[in-house]
Order: sequence, then C-alpha cells, then structure tokens
Amino acid sequence: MSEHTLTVAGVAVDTRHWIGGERVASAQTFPDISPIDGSTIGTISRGTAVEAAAAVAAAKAAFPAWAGTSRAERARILHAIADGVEKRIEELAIVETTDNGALVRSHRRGVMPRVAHNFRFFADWLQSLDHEDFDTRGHANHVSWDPAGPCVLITPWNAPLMLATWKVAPALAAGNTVVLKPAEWSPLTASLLADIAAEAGLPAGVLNVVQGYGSEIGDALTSNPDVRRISFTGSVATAKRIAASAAANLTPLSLELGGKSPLLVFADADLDLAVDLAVEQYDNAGQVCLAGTRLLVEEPVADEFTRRFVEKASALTQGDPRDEATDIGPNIHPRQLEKIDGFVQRAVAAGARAVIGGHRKDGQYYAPTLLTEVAQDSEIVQEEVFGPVLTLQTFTGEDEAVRLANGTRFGLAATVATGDPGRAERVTARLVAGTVWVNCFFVRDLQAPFGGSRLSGVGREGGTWSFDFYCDLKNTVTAPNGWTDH
Ligand code: TXE
Repeated sequence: MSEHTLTVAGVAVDTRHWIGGERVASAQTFPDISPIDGSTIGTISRGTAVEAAAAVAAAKAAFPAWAGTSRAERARILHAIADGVEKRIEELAIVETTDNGALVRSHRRGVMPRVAHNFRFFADWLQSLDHEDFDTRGHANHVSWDPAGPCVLITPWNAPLMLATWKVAPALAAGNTVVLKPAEWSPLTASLLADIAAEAGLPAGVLNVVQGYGSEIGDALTSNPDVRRISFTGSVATAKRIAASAAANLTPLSLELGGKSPLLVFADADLDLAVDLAVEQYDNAGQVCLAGTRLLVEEPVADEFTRRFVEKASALTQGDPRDEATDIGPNIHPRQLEKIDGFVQRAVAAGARAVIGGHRKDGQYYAPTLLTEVAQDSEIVQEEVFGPVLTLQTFTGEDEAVRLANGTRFGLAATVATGDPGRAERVTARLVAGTVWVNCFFVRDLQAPFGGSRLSGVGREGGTWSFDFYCDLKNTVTAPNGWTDH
C-alpha cells in the first residue's frame, strides 16, 4: 500500500488527483475527517492553481477524440461505468458514509444504485437525442447537438457521488471532457469513481478529478478560458464567487443552490401522511437542498399535527450512520454544527419555542428540532440552515398559504398535502418552485427538469435539459442544390 492510499473498512482509496489518466500528488495535503467520530481518515492531495491548470489542459487535450467517439461507443463506456458502480455498491456505500456521515442504509439501497442509474439514463437518453432537420425555402436546415468542450463540475458534500455523477454522466454522454472538483469535506468517492471509469475503459483525460479547498483551487478552474461549461451545486455565496470568476470568459453556468422549501399542510390533508412527509425532512440530518424545512399548517389542524409530529419525530433513532437501524446521523463538520446551532440560538433568543430539540448532542450530532412562534421575516424562516431544524407556522386559507410559501428569496421545491385535487391544482399553479410534490416527497425522475428559481439557482438539469446545457446547438443551413444559393 503506497503512502498515497488510505483505507476505509478495507477499501483502498487513492488520495491523489487523477489527471490525464495518472495519479498526481500535491506537495501539500489536507486532512479528511469523519463526521461519525471526528477521527482522521487520512490526508488528501491539496490542489492549487498548478493542478487546476494541468487538469483543464488534460481535459482539453482529450476532448477532440472523445467528442469524435461515436454515440454508441460513448454509451457503451457509460454503461460499463454503471456496471463498475453496481459491482462496488457496498464499498462505495461504506466509504461515503464514513466520509460524510449520511446513512449507510440509504447509500446501499437508494443512493449508489441511483449513481449507476445516472450513467445508464444519460447513456440511453443520448441515443434518443434527435438531430432535427427542416426545410426553409428549399434550404436544408440541420440542427445538431455538438459537445461543448472541457467542463468544470464542482460538487458539495451532502450527497457527494450522487450529485457528482448527475453532472459527470450527461457531460460525458454529450461528448465533453470533465474536471471534477469534489468538496473537501467528502473527497473519497470521487477518487473511487476515477478508478471505476478507468477500469471501464474511459480514455485518459476524459474524466479528471482534482482535490482541494475551494478557496485555493476553485478560481483557477472557473476562470480558465479553455473551460466551456461550469456546473456547480453548493451555497449561494460560493455561486456568486464562481459567477464572478466565470464572467471573465462568459463561461455558461449551471447553478444548483440552496432552498428554504415549504411543506403546506391543509386541513383536508391525510394528517398521518402529512406527518410522515414532515418527519422525512430530517433525512440526511437536514442536509438536503430540497428539504421542506418550513412546515406551514392550516390553523384548525395545527395542534393535532404538532402532537403527531412530535410523537413520530421523538421515535427517530439518532447515532452511528453505519448502523442500519439509525435514522439520523451526524452533521458533516464542526463548522456546520456551529452554524446550525447559531441559527437555532438566535431564533430562540428572538422568541421562537423549541417544541423538540434546539440543542447539540455529544459529538457532531444535532437534536432534531422543531421551532414554533417564528415570524415570517425572521432569519430562521428566511435562511437555509442545512441541519435537522424545521419551523412551523400556521395559516388560514389558500391565499395566506401561498403568500407564506412564496415569501423567501428561494424557489427550489414545495410540497403540498391536501385531500382536495382542485386545491392541489390551484395552489401548485401559484407556487414559485422548480419542483412541486403533491402528497409525496423526493420522487425524482431524471427525465424531469431539476433546478430552482430566484436564489435557488440558474438553469435546469435532467433529460434534455442536461444536454441543452452540455451541448452547443448548431444550425447548419445548406443551399437548395447543395453548393450555391444562386
Ligand atoms: O458550501 P460551498 P459550504 C449550503 C448550505 C450550507 C452552506 C455552506 O446552506 O450550510 O451551503 O456549505 C467549492 N470556487 N449548501 O460552505 O462552499 C467547495 O470546495 C470554486 C447547499 O460547504 O458552496 C465545494 O466543492 N469552488 C448545497 C463546493 O464549492 C469553490 C450543498 C460547495 O461548497 C469555491 C452544500 C470557489 N471560490 C452546501 N469555494 C446544496 N445546494 O445542496 C468553495 N468551492
């Protein structure tokens, strides 16, 4: 085992960058800490502008050949990557859980199979992506989906491999080359993905992975003039920095940012279902961009809803995410925990009441929290906490429900619980959100557009929308007789 390898539950992970089909070490490293117990998993190569430039150069060099590879061959390799992921689901699950603290049972049964699906879905969608042909006064128009070039993909720590492959798969399928920069709090599965892709026969330089702190390596990636697309999932603050950096070259951006999504519970809803939906918002210890963290409950059922919610939430098991029985694991980092607690303590100081939780627990765990008596314009209602913290407000009637639901700067998702289909239709039509669920939550089909309005993001990904983003559309117009317009 080399000095550049760490092991997690017997799984070897290379701690270096993956550039141009080779492992490259940086002189400096940074520690990778497990949120489960604060232990150091190992040290990771700490990339700088030098590695950023090398990775983009490798992606640029590999681009012409990969762009010229037939769709069928690209699809074959993407399916081979999916096979590799499926073979290593258990390894990926335990490494991801150790690295970011999300539940191993979710990784085993939901997330990692979905990672494989990301590759299969875009490989298959590629086949159905039709070039378009039409006629203009005898001129033959042809619209083609051309690969755009090297793409920089910057991803967060809350669902590392899931969110990375959601970008990597369509970018590669479209014929682009990639530089992936995973979050420094969860760098490991991106490195395993590089191994899997290489084993699947992806040519050198088509997928590159660089590690490091966003503040040290980020700008060199996003300001590089050879980069043709930047796709980012993360915080609003970082998105603004990336947008400013990308502006130098007008590099097209896709931004998937945070949310403060509402869950509206009308008095006519199936209350048990509504409570189940509400408790689900604690998933991944609240570190989910789509989470419906604002419970908006119609006045007549608010007390009964709260009673049932408290009963159900109090039964959740919090602890080691490697244990299949655990419902809520740790939060990712001491800094994130401090941020969460800061929000809660300021809210309580401003008059909020913690019906449950409202405090830290031992280690890196935060008690599932429900805050009532919160004002619409308060920080706790307006800002994304990204922890297991929900607020509850009451409303009377549809107009007030919609006003409260739309009353933040975000617009990522919304959930509506109601037993009246007419009401569901009226209310969903008025909600500002990229995704609206009615009497369900988190059903995500890759065919559907995904993204947010307002501060929740720019652009949409999924199905054709991903190819819209990762391709340059070209219109070729040929004269009637093929060579002259006269
Ligand atoms: O995210 P960052 P942070 C929200 C959530 C959370 C907050 C802070 O509210 O509490 O963001 O999280 C890279 N140039 N979300 O600070 O900084 C960084 O290395 C280029 C919502 O950890 O946005 C990492 O790879 N890249 C969210 C990625 O950006 C830079 C998921 C995300 O980190 C960079 C995560 C720079 N200048 C956090 N600076 C969601 N939408 O799901 C950092 N990065």
